[in-house]
Amino acid sequence: MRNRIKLLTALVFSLAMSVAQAATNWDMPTPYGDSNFHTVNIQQFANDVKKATNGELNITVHSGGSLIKHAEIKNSVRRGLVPIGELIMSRLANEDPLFEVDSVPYLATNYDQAWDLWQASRDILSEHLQRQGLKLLFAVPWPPQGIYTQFPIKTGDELKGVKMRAYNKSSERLAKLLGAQPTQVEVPDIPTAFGTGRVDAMITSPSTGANTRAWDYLSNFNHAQLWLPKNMVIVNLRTFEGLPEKQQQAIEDQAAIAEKRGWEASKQETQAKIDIMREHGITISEPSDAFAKRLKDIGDTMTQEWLDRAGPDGQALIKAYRTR
Ligand code: PCA
Repeated sequence: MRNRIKLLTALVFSLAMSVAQAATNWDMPTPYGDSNFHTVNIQQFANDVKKATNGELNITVHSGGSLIKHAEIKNSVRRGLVPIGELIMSRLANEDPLFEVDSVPYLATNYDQAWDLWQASRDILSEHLQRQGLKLLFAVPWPPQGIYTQFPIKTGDELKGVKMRAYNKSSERLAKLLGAQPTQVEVPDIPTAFGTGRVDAMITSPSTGANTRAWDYLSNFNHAQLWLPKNMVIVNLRTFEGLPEKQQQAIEDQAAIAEKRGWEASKQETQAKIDIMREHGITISEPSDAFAKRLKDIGDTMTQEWLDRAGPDGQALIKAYRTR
């Protein structure tokens, strides 16, 4: 009898163990570093999902492109190499120009406008991704984009021939229209790119400027507020649908919370990081009248180019945005 109880206890114990081991582990690559507010936000998302699923769904964030490089993240999630990942939306501009609507200069330059634009574009972008077996969980903007240089910008003429770091098609095109020479550089590679002289200016946010210690190789930040590009978190649809209903719901709930939290964090980030840069000696300025005019003209050109590329879907999206 004693032995049977022992055996039973052992059985129950091992059963409990195997249930515990049945926890699902997901790897989540992101191109951006640990201290970045997006990464802090998705780490919080991972913690919250774990809690909400009683430890049954465990997401491990791999930051700084350490697991998968930025260029590969989308396809890796699509192919199921990893179940979930984060990337900047405008990276998919080559697939469909609608993905770079958030990087059209001066279309949406503050958080309210960026939010309206996101509401106007969310469904169509989600549908596009769904057709590829991907589910768009949430999106969070970077602070407004500006230009970092080693000299003050007066009219913009100073930028001619300057090697300018870019990160998507829009930043590349803007650099070109300014007469600069664009080079795509991922965030983790920024310090090296400046250190080796591959670039000597960059387009990015106060956030990325401060995270990459812009003061080590730059002296001026022009807070031009060109656009607010978004990061998005996507999940492999088949993997997602293979989860128990309760876990799917937990992910959706936490995604909604993470989106809200991320937008708030981004707003806070703008001024906080501008202050940090100023403390480190970076001169912060707004575009002069001449430079503002130059940027506006470039913005008009790029808006027209985008509309031509995006066709009727693009027109409809802009209309939906404008009527909000
Ligand atoms: N940081 C990212 C995207 C936009 C931003 O502010 C980068 O510079 O690549």
